[in-house]
Amino acid sequence: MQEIRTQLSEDLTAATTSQDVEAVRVRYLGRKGEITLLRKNADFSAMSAEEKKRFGQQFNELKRFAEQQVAAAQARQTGTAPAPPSIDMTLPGLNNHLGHLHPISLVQLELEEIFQSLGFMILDGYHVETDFYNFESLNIPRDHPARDMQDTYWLKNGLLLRTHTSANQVRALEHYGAPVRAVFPGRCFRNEAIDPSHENTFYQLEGLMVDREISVANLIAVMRTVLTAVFHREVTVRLRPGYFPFVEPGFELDIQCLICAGEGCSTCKKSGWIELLPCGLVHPRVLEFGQVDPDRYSGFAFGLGLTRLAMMKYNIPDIRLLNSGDLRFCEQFPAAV
Ligand code: FA5
Repeated sequence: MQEIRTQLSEDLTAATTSQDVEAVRVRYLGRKGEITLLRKNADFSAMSAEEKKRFGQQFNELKRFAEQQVAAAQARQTGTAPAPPSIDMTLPGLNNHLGHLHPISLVQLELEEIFQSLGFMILDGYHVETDFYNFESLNIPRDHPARDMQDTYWLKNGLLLRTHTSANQVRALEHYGAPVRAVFPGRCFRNEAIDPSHENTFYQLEGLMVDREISVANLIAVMRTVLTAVFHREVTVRLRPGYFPFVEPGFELDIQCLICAGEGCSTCKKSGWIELLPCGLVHPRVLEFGQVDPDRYSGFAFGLGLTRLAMMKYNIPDIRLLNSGDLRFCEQFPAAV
């Protein structure tokens, strides 16, 4: 039946006059036409009930198809129907290129998997945030100079585009309480002067772990485990003091340069270290804002620059390439979906 269907379509395509179409109709649907004979010659006595049913269905479908095709071809020849489009939109594409994930998504998914294996939840947050969750609950009151570090896009209704994924910290504490382990990957927005390492839209991955007796030792252990998994080799980390109102103590975490193994090269500007992420122990005020008792619980938090990590992992020299939508760039990361 499939062969008849294909042959019929070909014959109708080749038919250029209404006489041709009529000849095709007779060849397939006439009294001695191929389709008509198909039924007449069928040996129903040799078929099971199930086979008879299937034959009947397929035959009816074929006949209906043939009648419709012939009618359409006739209409075309007599000028009562438009010519079919020369492209058959129902055919599968010739090029089965499915595309692939963006380098930031690749790094994000890899990190999510690693954190999940350590018992962290993956949570989403809001791009449009309130002053409370983005600043106030993070111990950054209205008149605090720390607000100047993050040039903020304010909306007319008093909300803002979140400047960092830290805005999820108190939301998670309120919702889940303690103990809690979660990471929050996502987009952040700042009114930046754009240059090779600064965009106004970039990705961070925030981490939060709150439990009994969480210390800097836990922070270092988790960061080393994660970074070793990301870079597929043992990494050495160090902490330097850093200031963020929502952690105490606060740190900048550096990794020993993977290019020169700490000897000093142009990538690490001869220092042997690469600045990777800010982190620290969650400030007691933040725990209080999240309804968690700071006398019973402590925790650590970190804010990984996902965009910068992708740049380092894939050797991308200019951050602007990532949001450019330029296929010549995107197609260099062919990990399949
Ligand atoms: C913060 O945003 C803090 N919320 C991080 C934090 C979380 C500290 C938890 C302590 C505890 P900072 O502004 O430094 O910090 O940004 C963190 C990372 O985001 C930077 O290291 C950088 O990798 C990335 N980042 C910041 N601004 C930009 C930008 N304009 N373009 C690309 N990446 C950026």
